[in-house]
Amino acid sequence: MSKFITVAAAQLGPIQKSEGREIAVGRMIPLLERAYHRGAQVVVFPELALTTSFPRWYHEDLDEADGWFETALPSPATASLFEAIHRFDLTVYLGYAEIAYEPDNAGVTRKRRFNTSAIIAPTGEMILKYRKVHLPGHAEYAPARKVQHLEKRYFEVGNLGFPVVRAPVGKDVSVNMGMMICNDRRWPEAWRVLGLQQVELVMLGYNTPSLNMENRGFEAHHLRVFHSQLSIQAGCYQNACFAVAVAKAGTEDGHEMFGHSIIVNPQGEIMAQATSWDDELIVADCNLDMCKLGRSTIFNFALHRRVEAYARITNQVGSEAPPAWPTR
Ligand code: ING
Repeated sequence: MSKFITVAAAQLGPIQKSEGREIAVGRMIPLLERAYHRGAQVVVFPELALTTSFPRWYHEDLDEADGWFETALPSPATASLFEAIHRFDLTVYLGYAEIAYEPDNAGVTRKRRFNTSAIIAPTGEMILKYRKVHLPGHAEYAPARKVQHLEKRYFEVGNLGFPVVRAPVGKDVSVNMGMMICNDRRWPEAWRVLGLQQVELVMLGYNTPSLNMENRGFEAHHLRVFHSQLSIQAGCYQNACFAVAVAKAGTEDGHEMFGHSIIVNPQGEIMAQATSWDDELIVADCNLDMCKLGRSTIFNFALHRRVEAYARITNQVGSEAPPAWPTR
């Protein structure tokens, strides 16, 4: 019997710096209701879905940025969102900035900041939490940049790995679900760690500027979307999984981010794509049995992977220049 689930990408348009969580939540609940009426069991929101994409703003004192973070979920500002998740019987991926007081590697309990996503069950319980591993940008103010991208300032590297869990979705189907956040999608290692746990559904949110902010080389504008979709389609194909990739889009305080949220199948095909850069819901019916083909043939990891040849992937961080030929 085929295992079908219906998934929805709940793309969000811009959230301005001056707009509080109640504005975002007020726009997210109608998307949940529409997903319910469209028969979805799973809904994916963007990265940092409750606030503006604040790593573009510099705060000298980190504590001044605390207002962008959640110290608890649910909270008074997000209670109505959790009520809607329960009312519409949905499993929801939510991206948010997290403050947690917990021991660090030295065993010292302190205030820690992460770029986090959580999968929330219809009961409001947290099924799984993930903290962004690949933090792009920089930690100090960079005057040469057109726009700051201070994720390395505001967040620690995620310390939860790339977990996958099997959880029930809807009435009689369970799904192997895992998460990423934004820049993670550009790193094949992230996809492979999830694939090695037989992930069937990768949920990821992103906030991606529509123009290259690095100002250090030409990148044709249309390639921004191409690179995003290429990464997601390749990840799905090479790990025989579905992905729901969801943008925060549009112009926030003059800074434009692209939309183009997509739902991709294990063949790497785009099943659905958003066509606006605003609040938009796209939905697709996913036959989880499609994961079996890749996992049992071309990407049968047990049969075909040769880990003895891959040592550089985990032993080496940066790239190294090769030896020159002819060797003397
Ligand atoms: N944003 C961007 C992303 O990875 C970026 C940063 C854009 C990096 C383009 C490299 C190229 O989509 C986040 N939030 O990671």
